[in-house]
Amino acid sequence: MNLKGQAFPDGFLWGGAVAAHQLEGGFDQGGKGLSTADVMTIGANDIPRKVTDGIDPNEFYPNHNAIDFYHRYPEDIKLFAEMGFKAFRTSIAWTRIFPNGDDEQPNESGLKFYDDLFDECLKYNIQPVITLSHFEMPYHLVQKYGGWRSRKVIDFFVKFATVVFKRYQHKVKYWMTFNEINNQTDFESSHALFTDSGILPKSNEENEKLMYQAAHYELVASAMAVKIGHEINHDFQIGCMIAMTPIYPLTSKPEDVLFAQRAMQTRFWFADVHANGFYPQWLLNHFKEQKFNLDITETDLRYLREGKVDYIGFSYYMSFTVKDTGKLEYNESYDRVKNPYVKASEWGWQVDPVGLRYALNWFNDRYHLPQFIVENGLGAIDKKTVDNQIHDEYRISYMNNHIREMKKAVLEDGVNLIGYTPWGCIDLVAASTGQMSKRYGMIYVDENDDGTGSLNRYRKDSFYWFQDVIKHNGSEIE
Ligand code: P53
Repeated sequence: MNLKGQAFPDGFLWGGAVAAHQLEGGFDQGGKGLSTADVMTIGANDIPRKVTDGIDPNEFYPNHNAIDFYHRYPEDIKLFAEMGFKAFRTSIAWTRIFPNGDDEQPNESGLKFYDDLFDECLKYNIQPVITLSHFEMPYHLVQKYGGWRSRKVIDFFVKFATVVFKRYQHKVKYWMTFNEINNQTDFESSHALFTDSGILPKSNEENEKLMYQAAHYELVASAMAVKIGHEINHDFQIGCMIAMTPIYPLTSKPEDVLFAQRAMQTRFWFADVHANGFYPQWLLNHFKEQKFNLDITETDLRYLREGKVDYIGFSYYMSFTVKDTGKLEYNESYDRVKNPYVKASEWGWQVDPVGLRYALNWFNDRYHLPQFIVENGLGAIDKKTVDNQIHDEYRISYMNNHIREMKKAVLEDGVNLIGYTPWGCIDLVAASTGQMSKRYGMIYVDENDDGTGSLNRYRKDSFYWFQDVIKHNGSEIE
């Protein structure tokens, strides 16, 4: 098929994506409470961020002020409008609405902030696309209940979801419950359990079991929220959010292929529960074999069946590769190998545009649901010239290659794709490292890793390039 000259379907949601804690700043303003993101220090490529017990005045916390979107959002949204955005994905900071998480009443000034923010988007016909929980939760819930290890947190989350669904029902149509809920598959890594679930494992605890229990509570909370959301407004589209990293076998050796299949099952069963409304049998067998004795009730299972998601939201950055390890259990922290056919980014992420087409088809075959690419992009070091230009042709090339594969999936393979919101459309604090220097944006923010800088915004070359892509509804991509 000749791709050039063919546009994406009418109404395709071109836009950009961010998360509250990575750009807002204002961490203690408007009555906001402390979140898990507020107790994470800065790290670097090979230096993990520290999680401190409350705030240590001797540490630097990059999310506290981030890029000050809290005060500058009118200027930033104006730039998004100039680029032609139809959608803007952000999250609601739970702690702006319920500063402690278990408060009786929501915080009005937090609610007001998002009213104003969404109005500002709607002024330019930009649809807000909202994640309820994006890598943060009230720190008080971590201290008092141990985060998502506690069933009680389901009620707090559902209350939060209900309040914001009601409040913004005429402003927001597209929602997602938990950001990259499946990142905790890598439960041995330093922060996956903390960022996804607010859990700091104790030394004698079994991380795998903790992960499955927390994920179960989150899936139940998500299903309850989906059900309530639909009751509040029938038009709501409520999706899940999955970190999609296809996992390939290193060779065609049957054992490699079987192991890659199990790795995919292990990383994506979360989407099975969200979309199908029940657990896959292989996983129930695994729980039994491991004697996990998880707290899963009949009522929970009923909620899962009644709260299936409307669409698959997912992020796509890279693919993984595995080879036979002699056992069938996939351990994400140890079992990945290098793919000889793809190159990695400066942060070691294996860049693979073709994998995006594969992923879109894989999800389509498995769930037959609409899909929404809610993150994609290249974290890179940008240089600003003396005359304030940023020539980020590597980012343009990354995006162009991914959009091309996305276009094939939509136009040739018939995948039902709602939209594409590349990550960090404006430079922001990286989730894994806390760095500003790992930049994704099409808008440059003059800020260094230590928080210094003018915070001025500059259009990168990719800004003009993406503006053109949107203007022609993708028809120029070939
Ligand atoms: P940063 C790991 C693997 C794939 C996506 O990541 C991930 C992560 C966790 O870092 O996170 C998503 O900023 C996430 C965003 C995050 C973005 O990808 O570490 O949803 O919050 O910023 C990019 O380079």
